[in-house]
Amino acid sequence: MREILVATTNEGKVREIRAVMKDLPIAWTFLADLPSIPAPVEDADTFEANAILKARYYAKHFGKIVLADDSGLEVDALNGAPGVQSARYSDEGTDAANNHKLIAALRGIPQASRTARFVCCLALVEGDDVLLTSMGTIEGQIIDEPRGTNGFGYDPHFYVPNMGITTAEMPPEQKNALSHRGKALASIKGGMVQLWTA
Ligand code: ITT
Repeated sequence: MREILVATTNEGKVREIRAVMKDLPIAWTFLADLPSIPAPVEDADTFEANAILKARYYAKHFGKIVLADDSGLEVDALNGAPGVQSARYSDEGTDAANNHKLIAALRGIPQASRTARFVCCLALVEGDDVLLTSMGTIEGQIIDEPRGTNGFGYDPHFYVPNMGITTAEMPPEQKNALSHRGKALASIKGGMVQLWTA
């Protein structure tokens, strides 16, 4: 059976990727199953380039086919910030500190102008070769008061107007059906089936 290493240290991503990919005939390995190595410096300025950079780094080190995810939040009133810096937006880099900084940055901005989107780029890499990439987005608005306890990161502040709930209030299956990562995963899953069964 083909083996793929999912190269993320983010537990929230691991849960979502596992849930969507579980029915594929692939032996999934996660970084937590392997000896830990320093994380790569994610210094590219697009999500796609960072996903490829991350995947290549772990593919070379472990000699496995790697799936990597680079994702984040783009807030229109902040000119797209935190963007590719989403994980490291605050000095501490914790979810709580990142959310605190985000809400402070939006102080005084009316709700209608707090439009934002989550973006997810995935890259499947073997050695140096990029086998597949995919991207997904979900549109929403940033709200001051956190709502919900599911998900991770900025989810409690990411309100999806047409659902009337935040992504942290969505059950995991619903978030995976609608989210940036769910869409990117569905697309790359289709690509893998084509690549390996054609
Ligand atoms: P890896 O690089 O190990 O995968 P990371 O958390 O550092 O983990 P990123 O560099 O891609 O990953 O940063 C993504 C950040 O964007 C993440 O830490 C969250 O703060 C935010 N984010 C991404 N997807 C999210 C989601 O579905 N819900 C909430 N926040 C999300």
